[in-house]
Amino acid sequence: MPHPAVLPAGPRAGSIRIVHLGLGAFHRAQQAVYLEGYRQRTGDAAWGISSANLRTNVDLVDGLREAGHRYHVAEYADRESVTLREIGVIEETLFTGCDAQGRWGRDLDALLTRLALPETRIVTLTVTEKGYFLNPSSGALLVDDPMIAADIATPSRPRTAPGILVEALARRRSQGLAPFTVLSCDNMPDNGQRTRNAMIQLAERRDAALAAWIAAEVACPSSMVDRIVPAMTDADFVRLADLGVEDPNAVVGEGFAQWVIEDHFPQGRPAWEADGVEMVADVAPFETMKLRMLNGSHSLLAYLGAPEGIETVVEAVSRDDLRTLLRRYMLEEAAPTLVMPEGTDLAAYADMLLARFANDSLRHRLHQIAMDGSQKLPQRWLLGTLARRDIGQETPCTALGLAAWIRYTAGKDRQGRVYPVDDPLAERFADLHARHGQQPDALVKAYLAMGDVVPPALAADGDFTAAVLTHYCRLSEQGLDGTLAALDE
Ligand code: NAI
Ligand code: CS2
Repeated sequence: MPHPAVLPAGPRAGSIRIVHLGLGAFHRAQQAVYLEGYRQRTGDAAWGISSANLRTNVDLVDGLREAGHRYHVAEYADRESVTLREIGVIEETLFTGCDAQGRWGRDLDALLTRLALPETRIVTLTVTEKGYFLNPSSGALLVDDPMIAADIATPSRPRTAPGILVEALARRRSQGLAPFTVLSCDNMPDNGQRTRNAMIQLAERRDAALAAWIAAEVACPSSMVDRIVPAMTDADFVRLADLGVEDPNAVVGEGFAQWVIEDHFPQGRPAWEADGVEMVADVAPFETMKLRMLNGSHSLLAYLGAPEGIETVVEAVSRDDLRTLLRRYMLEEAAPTLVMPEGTDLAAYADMLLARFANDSLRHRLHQIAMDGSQKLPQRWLLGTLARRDIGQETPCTALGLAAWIRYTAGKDRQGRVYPVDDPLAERFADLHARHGQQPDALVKAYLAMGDVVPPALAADGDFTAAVLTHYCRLSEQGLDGTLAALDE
């Protein structure tokens, strides 16, 4: 393959108006790429980004500093066509997490100072679903979580994203500054409203007037973000080296990208729309569509495939039976729950998703997607399932998915190989499997009784519970092939 032209980074420096929390793969390959496009097109360097990690990835923070905050993004439409970009819009990187010696907050003062500067207009977030510290089902702030408890006890030295936002907003308020706009870019429904709720609930613990000010003054538009950006593998770095790029901070993603944002930015924003960002009045239909169709399909593949030793999304969708299952899930269980603007073609969307999943330039590991199921499943499957069950419809694919999730969280695949279950509720899962592992009936009921994950009305649905149990037993006894073959029995 010929080496692609590297699209160079745009003009350097300029003032930083955006602060990002959660400098991971996605931020580097999506938000920063859109902003780079804006900068290249307009020459407007005023919307630079300061990007912080609050918990992990200190190496990336320091690596980017060493590299002068320039890195590469390789976008693979397919194996043959790659677009390589050099990105320069992240102008500062900070780390406020815990170091190897157990000390918190290395760059916390710098981050809080940055957040309280008049020129900071927007704060964006990709801190994963669990980074909001909300009960996944009810949306209530987890006030007993040790990290949130620490932020309540010592609000001026915050460790969590909600804690940092509230402290920064308190500083702005006391200085008479307008608040920044908060834009969540995590895969959650109503992600703006949820971020707002997290901030208000936390602020109420320290100062009712501050909470009221946040409620009245802080804009939290919702957004739908989409681009498949798997965690980097050694093979990705080798491929980049073949393209002439030796960059430890580089990231690889698919060619496709979509960003739909509610247009509510009282402090201003870049004119993103000229670079393909869709600015809309109501993002909810797009967000629900993407969560239920794309992410719901991903989770189905992850929990069914990983315990069978299937490693990646592309490997999973190369199987006819799994492709058929995904199409059925999307068209018969997810699409009917969506209320879309006129003209939206959900069958075409499903076809496009299947084509994207089949992109064999990406090594998107099923175990990565399987992470944090307790935080993801309500919006991906359970709310839609509840809506279907409320009108008496069958939901065999999601019942199967839940059975597969329960099985996945046992932490052992069909060959007896042990793998880590990465989830804030992992200890609870291990306890349930230890107690009920030999009694599938009790195990399934105990999982469905987790009211912070599963809506109680679904747990109370006897037919649905029975379906989950049937699939769970089949998966244990017959494995994936037999279970899929027997889906309608
Ligand atoms: P990543 O693993 O590269 O980065 C995760 C980021 O979240 C890191 O910056 C990490 O420090 C931070 N984080 C994790 N737990 C945290 C916590 N409890 N508090 C504060 N920060 C925390 O993951 P990636 O790919 O950047 O994805 C991050 C999020 O972006 C996803 O969870 C999802 O909500 C969203 N997203 C990702 C897409 C992707 O394809 N990678 C696509 C669409 C959305
Ligand atoms: C995936 C998503 O990790 C996961 O759970 O479903 O990150 C997915 O790749 C993105 O949302 C695609 O936009």
